[in-house]
Amino acid sequence: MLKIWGRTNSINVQKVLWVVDELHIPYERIDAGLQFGVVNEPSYRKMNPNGRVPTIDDDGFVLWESNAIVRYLSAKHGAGTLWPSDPRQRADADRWMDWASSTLAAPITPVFWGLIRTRPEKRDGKAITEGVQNLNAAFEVLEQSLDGRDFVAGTAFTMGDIPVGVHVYRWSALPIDRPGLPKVEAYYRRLQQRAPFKQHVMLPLS
Ligand SMILES: N[C@@H](CCC(=O)N[C@@H](CS)C(=O)NCC(=O)O)C(=O)O
Repeated sequence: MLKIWGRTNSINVQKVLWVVDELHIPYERIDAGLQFGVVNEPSYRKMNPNGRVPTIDDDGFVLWESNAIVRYLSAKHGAGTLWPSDPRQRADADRWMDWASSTLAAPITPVFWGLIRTRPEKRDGKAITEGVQNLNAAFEVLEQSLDGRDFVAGTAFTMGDIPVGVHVYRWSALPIDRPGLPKVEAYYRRLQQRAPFKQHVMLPLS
């Protein structure tokens, strides 16, 4: 059975839990990271020398990097759905996965860590403010791109929505000022119609 290492409050682990439930793949999850440790054990480092989560073991095939895992499981179990058959539509979905990592992950990190995992007196206000500005600017790009599209790569839900969707939830749940972005808000409501998104992603921030 597919094994997944990672704590459930990790944004990158949430991508993997979301994709496995979209594709109805049976799995076993092992808590790892932060308070659970495990990631520095030699046996874990042998699988994932970065000492980060998530890592999967699919019948002897070990893989780390959450977006690579989402792509692999989508290709294996979701050909024609999460993994679009048309190369152009697949590239479109793929592009949004890279965009989430290159453009959303960097600014959300100081905001999330500052506001959720740091005591008020220890917060770096400047880093939080800059992060919020950059994050809001990035979401303006998503707003424009969702014009005429229900999901990031078109009319259907694909693997591209997973890395973007986990950030949409965090951005919406963080106690920050956000511009009104009606298309992003409608997209967020569309994602909430998916049970795995509600179950694995829409958790209290911790
Ligand atoms: N690019 C990697 C990032 C992995 C990563 O930084 N994971 C974080 C959790 S979101 C982590 O392992 N933090 C340390 C820990 O939990 O011990 C991926 O997408 O898988």
